[in-house]
Amino acid sequence: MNSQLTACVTTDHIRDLFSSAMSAMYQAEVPLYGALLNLVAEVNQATLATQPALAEQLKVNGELVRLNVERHGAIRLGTATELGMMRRLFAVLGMRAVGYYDLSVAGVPVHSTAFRPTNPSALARNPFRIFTSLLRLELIENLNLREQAAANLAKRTIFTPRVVELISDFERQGGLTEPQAGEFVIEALETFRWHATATVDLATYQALHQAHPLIADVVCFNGPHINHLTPRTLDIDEAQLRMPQMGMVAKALIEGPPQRHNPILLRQTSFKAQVESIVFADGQVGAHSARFGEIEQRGAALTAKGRALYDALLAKASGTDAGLDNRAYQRRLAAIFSVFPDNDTMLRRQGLAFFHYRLTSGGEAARGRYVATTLPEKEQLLEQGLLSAVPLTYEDFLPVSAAGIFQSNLGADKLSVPTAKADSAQTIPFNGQEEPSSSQVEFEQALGVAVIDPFALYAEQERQSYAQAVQILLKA
Ligand code: OOG
Ligand code: NI
Repeated sequence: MNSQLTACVTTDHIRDLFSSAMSAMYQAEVPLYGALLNLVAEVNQATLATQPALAEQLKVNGELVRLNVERHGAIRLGTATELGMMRRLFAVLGMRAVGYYDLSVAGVPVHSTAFRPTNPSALARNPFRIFTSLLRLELIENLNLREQAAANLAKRTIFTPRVVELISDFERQGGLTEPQAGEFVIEALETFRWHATATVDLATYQALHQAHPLIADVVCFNGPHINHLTPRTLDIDEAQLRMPQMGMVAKALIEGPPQRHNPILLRQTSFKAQVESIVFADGQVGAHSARFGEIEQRGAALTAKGRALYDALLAKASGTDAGLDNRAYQRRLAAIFSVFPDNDTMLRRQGLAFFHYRLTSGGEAARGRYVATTLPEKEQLLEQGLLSAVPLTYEDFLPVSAAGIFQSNLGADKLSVPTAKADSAQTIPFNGQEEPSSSQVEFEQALGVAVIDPFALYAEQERQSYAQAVQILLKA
């Protein structure tokens, strides 16, 4: 047996170490994030106490244990080379690129993917996700500025030499040993650290900021500082209400679907980015804001059919939010979404959401009772109480929500500048059966691999859970 291999720790373990080191670093850098963690922990405890059905669902889905470590973050990269290397770095953490999000359609000059674990046991251990955006310099209209930005990005190295070596070790050995993993976490964290000094002079920063604040954020610093970390709350409306009491300037409206009895997809809100003092390359002192806090509430993963309905209803609601507070907006949204079944059985029968199937205790007792020809249909097994179906949790992101989060942290007035090319004017980012757009092809070239289709992941998880349950009912 290969002693090198047996000494390797799992990528789940390294991801766990990394996500808690990242969280500790961000708490030290942005104390309000620590306050947000406390707020969410309190709200979650209260919610679990008052909603036993939710507590039970989280328990059977194995999500109760992961709740305290569950968070996502975001970074913005400048070049194709950086994205390619970042893909290799995240592989060490057992995270792969899932989904493609074109945010240029919403006036944000980036396209993105989410690095995350993909298999159920890895998700159960720690579902750490990083929403990773690549700047699209071609959307800067001023040619001089575009060249200046490209030249500045070409000069920087955002990975330490040691982390690059360790990534190569990982690839060669098929894993890292415990000491290597510890070193990897320390070295990898360097890439995500905040820089209080800029690599350009104040005038250049201002010109880039004028073109788009996001361009300045990516181009003027020596690394893609982590710009937020997001704990998962079980009651986002309550958490949103309590944010101002903790001194946070909360975003006015919660992004995503409305409040429902049976949550779907993802609802998010944030507190505004803080203004931070920066020393520029010419010695001048100025300010930059990038780092914020965010919370999210996750619900059922929708099928392509469910997602199409969600997108259509959201489009109906768009533009109707002017001047509304969150409560009024939620009422309006809920009215528009009243045609979206708020009941797990209907979601399942209409093929709108993905489910995890398990045998009930009655099902366990019926072990080996059937042969293939006598096995009842899925609906019958459910009706007879032999089988149960629980919605799969959505593990991904939403492009319209992401654009809203970007905008609330950048100043909405600055966002009309770059617009998308015609070919990327799609509303659904996940291409499923469709041909990928040319911008997605470019993104994947930079990444070095094709992104994984999230719908395929949920569908496979559903299929496997059912096959496994039914297998037990069949005579061996
Ligand atoms: C990412 C904004 C999007 C989310 O959760 O959808 C986001 C960024 O600001 O870099 O965080
Ligand atoms: Ni986020």
